[in-house]
Amino acid sequence: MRGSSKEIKSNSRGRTSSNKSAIVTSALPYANGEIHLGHVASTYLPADIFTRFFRLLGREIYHICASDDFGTPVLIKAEKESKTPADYVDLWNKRDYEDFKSFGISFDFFYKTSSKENAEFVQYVFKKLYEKGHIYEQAVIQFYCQFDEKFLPDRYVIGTCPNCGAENQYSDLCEKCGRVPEQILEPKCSICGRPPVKRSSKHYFFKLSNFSQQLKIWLNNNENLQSDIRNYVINWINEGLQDWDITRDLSWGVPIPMPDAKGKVFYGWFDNHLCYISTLTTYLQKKSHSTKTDGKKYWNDSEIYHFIGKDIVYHHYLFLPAMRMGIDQEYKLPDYIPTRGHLMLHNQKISKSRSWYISLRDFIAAFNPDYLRFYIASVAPYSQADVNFDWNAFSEKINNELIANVGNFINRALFFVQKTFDGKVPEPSSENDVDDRDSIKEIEKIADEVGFLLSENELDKALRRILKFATHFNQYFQKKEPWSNKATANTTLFIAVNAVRSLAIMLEPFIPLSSERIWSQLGMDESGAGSIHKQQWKSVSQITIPSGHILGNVEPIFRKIESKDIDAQKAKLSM
Ligand code: B3M
Ligand code: ZN
Repeated sequence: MRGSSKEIKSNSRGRTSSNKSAIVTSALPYANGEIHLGHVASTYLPADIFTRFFRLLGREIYHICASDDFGTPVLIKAEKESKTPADYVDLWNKRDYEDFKSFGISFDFFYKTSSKENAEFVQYVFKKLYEKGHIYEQAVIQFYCQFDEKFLPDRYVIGTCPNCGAENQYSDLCEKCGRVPEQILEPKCSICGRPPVKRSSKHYFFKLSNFSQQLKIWLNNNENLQSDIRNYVINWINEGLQDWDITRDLSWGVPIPMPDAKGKVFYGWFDNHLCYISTLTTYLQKKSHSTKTDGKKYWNDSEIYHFIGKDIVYHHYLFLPAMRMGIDQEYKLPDYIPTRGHLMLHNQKISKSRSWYISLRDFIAAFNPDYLRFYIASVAPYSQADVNFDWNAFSEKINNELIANVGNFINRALFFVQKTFDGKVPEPSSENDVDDRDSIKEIEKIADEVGFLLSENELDKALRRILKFATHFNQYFQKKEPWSNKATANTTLFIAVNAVRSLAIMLEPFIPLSSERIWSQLGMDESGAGSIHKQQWKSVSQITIPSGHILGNVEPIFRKIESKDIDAQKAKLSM
């Protein structure tokens, strides 16, 4: 009955067949607003499912994230609420972390780009790039408000978009047409509303264009990158890369470490992705209680995964690798950049300003967080295709797939053992019929099949395969009718309980809170098997619950979603 563990180990890893440690990063949320469903669908949930799976494989893996504290969007909001930027980002840093935690996102460390460690690392990287000739200085004409006595970068200037004529747009992005205006019309200071003047300021530029060839070679050779993205990024390179102005005339940011750069800080996209590295190092040093722990060695010996949404492809496929190339790859380039599309809400673009979004916090206040994890995981493919969140589809999927299929099988099997066998797993007979043998085979092959899909980041396909497993066992149970076939009931229930165990472990990356409940109903907590989160993936294909094992307290795992719950949510969106 037992699967050969050796075989399973090599097969279920798919492409990532190494034993290396792995570092997973999720794009850093700006510290200026609530985490909403769009954020979790493209980035945090896929990264968490993947990380949890790797932990079950027994691989050493760390999921690292931080709040993105700098940049004008953060600063403007802090000023509007009359808070210092440091206090303001602190607030969001804590709150975002809490939200992620209640959604079951299991970061190993969540830090901040405004940390002292990050500032030091950013300045170190800048100096190195400067020494190597990848930075140059140039005077640029900037908007300046004489009333506020401030330079006005990016969002500090609003005006009319020269491309589409929309009024009240930021100088760095028109939200109407999505383009970056070259020269905003009728500019106004966003603080006082007065028209700004133009002044010259010395800025530093990163020579992105130096890296065109090297980037192309890397993109072409890295087979782990999604090919459609690789192709359009190469097209961007062929069209010619622009050097990046990495300076902002602001006080909030990492100071530029040059003698004549007072009042200047780095552009947020210069420092934020470096925070992946500085945060890992900080984490490892905290964990080992030693500032000598070498983050660089760990980074370079690991597989690197940067999970992102498709709107920040440019930064992660060009800017980030070019900066690492510029310091001679002292820190290695990413091995994987899993990139996913946007989440639409009832087929419309999510928009905070139009209140067309659902915050993670509100969602969790109304529903089991695992319902959202299950829904998103099953609709979001490993591609840039946009996915849709729809309240009706959500409730149908939860009721019909999670509850009527998975929940139903688990509850039927465990409840039957409780009622008929006093909660004790019965002794199987030595004779298996064809259905028993099929079912054992299904258990024996499932770890490899689902494991392969998960290691390839095909999370939705992996979940579908798990659902097929549950369907198989529902049919098995139904066909064997243990309530009327006394002679075979023992074997049926013995196999079914073990299938529940396989399900609990396989579902852990997807619905970790519910998996804990299944685990405790199986009586595994008391049996010395350890936490569900610490099980071994290969054991999914093993029959390890012995006869005589005592189940825990059995009750329904999930609660059905009623149509009135959905109506209430739709009313909130004023639908
Ligand atoms: N803070 C969020 C975004 O543009 C931005 C990501 C930084 S990742 C280094 O979606
Ligand atoms: Zn002003």
